[in-house]
Amino acid sequence: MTITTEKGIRKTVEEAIDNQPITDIHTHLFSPNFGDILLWDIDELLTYHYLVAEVMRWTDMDAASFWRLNKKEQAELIWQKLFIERTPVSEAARGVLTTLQEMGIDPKTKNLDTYRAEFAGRTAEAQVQAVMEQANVSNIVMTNDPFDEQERAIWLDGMKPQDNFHAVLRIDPLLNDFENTKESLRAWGYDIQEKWNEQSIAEVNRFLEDWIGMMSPLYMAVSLPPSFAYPEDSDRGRIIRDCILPVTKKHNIPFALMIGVKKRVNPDLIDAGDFVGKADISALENLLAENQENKFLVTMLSRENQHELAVLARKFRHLMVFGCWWFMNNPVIVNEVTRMRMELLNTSFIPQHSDARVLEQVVYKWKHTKTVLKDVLTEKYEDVRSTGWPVTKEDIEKDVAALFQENFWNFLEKDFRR
Ligand code: RAT
Ligand code: ZN
Repeated sequence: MTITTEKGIRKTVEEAIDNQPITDIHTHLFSPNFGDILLWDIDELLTYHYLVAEVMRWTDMDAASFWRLNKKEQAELIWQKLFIERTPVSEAARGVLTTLQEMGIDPKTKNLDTYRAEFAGRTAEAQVQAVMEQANVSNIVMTNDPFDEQERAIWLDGMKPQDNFHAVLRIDPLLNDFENTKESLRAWGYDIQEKWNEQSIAEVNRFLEDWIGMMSPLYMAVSLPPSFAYPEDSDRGRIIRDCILPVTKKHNIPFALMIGVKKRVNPDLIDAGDFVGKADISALENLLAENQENKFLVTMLSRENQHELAVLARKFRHLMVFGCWWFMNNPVIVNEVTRMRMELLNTSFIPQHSDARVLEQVVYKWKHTKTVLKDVLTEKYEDVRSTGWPVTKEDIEKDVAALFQENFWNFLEKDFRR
């Protein structure tokens, strides 16, 4: 049915977005059967590293003293400084309030202990279900790190995620710190030579194959510094060329590159101490041009890289642009970047992922994203409608399904459960 008014466009877009199940293509969550590496509850929400970075601006405490506090004490300090002594207007602070509200916990008491009591009676399994229903997220894609001792042990024990959680093989140490990583690989029985030769290549590939076998990952992923270059006469350049590209191609899985993070510019802050830098996108251009049969999922951290990234996707259909990552995930930037991507790419991109580290963040991250996307899509369809072109409810629903779920699975060439 053709929509005849601007009000009709808005209502249809809002309903389509609210009714659309989502595949959250990048999170740091775990299937609940993986045990306590899945983070959840109010103290975890408050100690999110985005909020740690913010609280350090309002206290004289040095970072070492902050980290010596236990989790509850850290949460109390953040609560006091960011929520009680001032109004929580930042995106990460507002997110806590949205989460409480959407989960039926009235934030008006301003009393941390009453919120703690609300979470105390819940189980991880029930909370996973409640969060996924609330946010209408039907599939969660994890980040799985074979170099993390705790997580490694879980996989080696033969644990598999529940049906709607999907693995991703994350390989940062392999590409960003090969000097140390090759020692770990050797300790695990992979006979990496001092020289980069046929045997070293075969052994790194054997490691990747073993973990692909264990995890069945949807894609292989890495985060990279702004200085990332390709091709490059370096460990990283060689491993990408000789191992990552052939192995991902063989398994027909994308290589996901998250480019632009300057790790630990303030090391004392740990995860909260990472910064952003503009990357030289010619590295990606070279990868795409030279590897037409590979698939690349890419997000970039710097606002300055967003335009050229979208333009590059017009040149190479084996590039799928995804998400507004980390410092990009602010409504003002999501709004601008999503508009630009639609203007350059139609709906052939993946607008967002939650990047949730704490389960309940899925609720606010998607709520905030949906609010922005409703505005953006309404404007775009209204622009089309006002030319006299008939826009129908089915057109809008089809596009929304593509953006929130189908572009991802189609790019993977995989079936999925809605
Ligand atoms: O957004 C974040 O939580 C970052 O610390 C990173 O985890 C980033 O998303 C990544 O996947 O490297
Ligand atoms: Zn992440």
